[in-house]
Amino acid sequence: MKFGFGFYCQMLDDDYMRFARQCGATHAVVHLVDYTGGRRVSHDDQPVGSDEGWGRAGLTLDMWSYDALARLRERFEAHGLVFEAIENFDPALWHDVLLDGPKRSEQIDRLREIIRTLGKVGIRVMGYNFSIAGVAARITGPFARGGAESAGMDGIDDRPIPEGMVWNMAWRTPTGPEVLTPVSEDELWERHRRFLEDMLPAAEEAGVLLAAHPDDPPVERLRKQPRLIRRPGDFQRCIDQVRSPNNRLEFCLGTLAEMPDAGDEEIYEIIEHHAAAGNIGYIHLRNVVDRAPHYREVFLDEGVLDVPRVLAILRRHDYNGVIIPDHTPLMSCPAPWHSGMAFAIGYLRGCAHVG
Ligand SMILES: [Mn+2]
Repeated sequence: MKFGFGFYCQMLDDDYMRFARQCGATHAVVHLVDYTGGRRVSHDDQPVGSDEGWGRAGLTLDMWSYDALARLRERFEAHGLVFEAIENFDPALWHDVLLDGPKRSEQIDRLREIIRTLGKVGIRVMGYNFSIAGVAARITGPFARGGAESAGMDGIDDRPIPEGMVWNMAWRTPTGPEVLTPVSEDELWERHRRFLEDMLPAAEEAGVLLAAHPDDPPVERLRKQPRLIRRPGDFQRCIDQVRSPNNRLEFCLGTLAEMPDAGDEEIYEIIEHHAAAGNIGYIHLRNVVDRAPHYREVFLDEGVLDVPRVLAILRRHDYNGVIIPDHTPLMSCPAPWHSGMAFAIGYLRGCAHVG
């Protein structure tokens, strides 16, 4: 089994790469979004930071260029890590694809160019989250074993999204009180189908998999907007949108386990089905208790998912993609994030040959 690390922007340095390899990770999944354009927003939806602070550590939208990605790949390789995937397009690059806005076709051209670049660099998967509201309504607290701090959710965020924002990011400073008009669920699926139809030929040619992350949290509406993949059957609906070997899932098992109408046994049937069908681009593995909109994230060995059973299913179907812990509880010590990740990867590697 291949286990990897998710690298956020501030982690793209030698120390983190060394640490990942020391934990036993062999692959890297990189989030470029955090510094290449979109800005996180505060609780009142105002962009955080000044324009000068937009690009972190001098890194800019050029991070999507061949030279920048090839350099990053070499750096990973120097540490014994394979640059497997990039996770999420920047809202600045594709807001009008999500919103069906006036720049849609020029943004699709840019996304195709990015996919071709990934192919040339040799990055196997592009993960994306076709979501207008993105991740929202998260809370944090001492929810995991021993009071370890982790994420959760307590009810739906129903505030409308200001113009200038998609996900929890601003792609331009909001100019007035206008908010995004709510769209129907069918309309969102239609936009996703058009996205796949436009992108998959380029992905096939480039040898890059497009992998869809489910909506986290998986609820019917968030911030008045519909959610795409929010029920167990929606993973298959996503695959059926456009048939292509490059149309895959960024299979987030934490989100699957949070789905309000996923039966306890059904979770394993869904995993088995998509593993057997070869629908998976790569896997996010984390554990939770309870269901959206009132779930809590916990350590891999204390939630509703039976992780050794999940790994046994994947092994039985010769799953050859990468598995990463998308996030873990923070542990009480001088390096809370590192120890959480070390525990997660160590646990996964220990389970990999059991069952
Ligand atoms: Mn995930």
